[in-house]
Amino acid sequence: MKLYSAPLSLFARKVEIALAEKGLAFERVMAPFTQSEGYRPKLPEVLAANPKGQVPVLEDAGLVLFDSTLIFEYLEDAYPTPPLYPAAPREKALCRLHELYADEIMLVPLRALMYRTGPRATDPERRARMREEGLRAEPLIADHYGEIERRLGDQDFLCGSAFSVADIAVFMMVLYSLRLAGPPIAGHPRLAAWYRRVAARPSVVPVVEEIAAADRALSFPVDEP
Ligand SMILES: N[C@@H](CCC(=O)N[C@@H](CS)C(=O)NCC(=O)O)C(=O)O
Repeated sequence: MKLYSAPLSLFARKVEIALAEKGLAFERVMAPFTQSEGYRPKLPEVLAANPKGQVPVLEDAGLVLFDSTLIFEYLEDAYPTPPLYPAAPREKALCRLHELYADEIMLVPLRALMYRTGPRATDPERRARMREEGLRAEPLIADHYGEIERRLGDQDFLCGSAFSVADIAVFMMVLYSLRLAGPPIAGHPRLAAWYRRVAARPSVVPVVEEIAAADRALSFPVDEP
């Protein structure tokens, strides 16, 4: 199996966690990334596999897939043990919804914080606008923390007692919010306990360490307004 990933790609890192959870060995190819240029130059293999030119891309015995959610679904069908989705249709559908909530809803305000590890805008007006947008996004992110706190209830994980794709996706959003000086999670005790639980998993520890190392190598010091 071959995975095209990138040092600070939260979507590709989702797939790395799932592969490790399932005990699947894979060769990893890192796509170039800099804070100034983004994902440039694009790897020819990624461009050939994905019309969007995005990572992750997974190759498995001649099958080539892109999109982290679709890759999760394939991995679950092809390598069902250990499962990363609940078995019952209703719980499985809700779990997919939690993953989508992270990838498509939580991500929206998070994007407004991403300038904080990039090169400083030289135009003062542009820099002020980015800072304002970041500040406006923070309460929205905190609202999402509250929603996750509510969804967790008394459960260990988002979809019940077992770790799932939803935990992977939401964890990546919270990790990125924290590394971008987003709102703290301390005021949300269930979320904070869940975050520590997920961060301690053997599949997650190296990913968090590698992202921190990538920040040291590639990112600018966090521009806190
Ligand atoms: N929905 C896609 C999103 C993938 C995505 O946004 N990948 C980013 C890195 S995290 C990328 O490759 N961006 C480069 C670009 O859009 O040019 C997924 O779940 O895999």
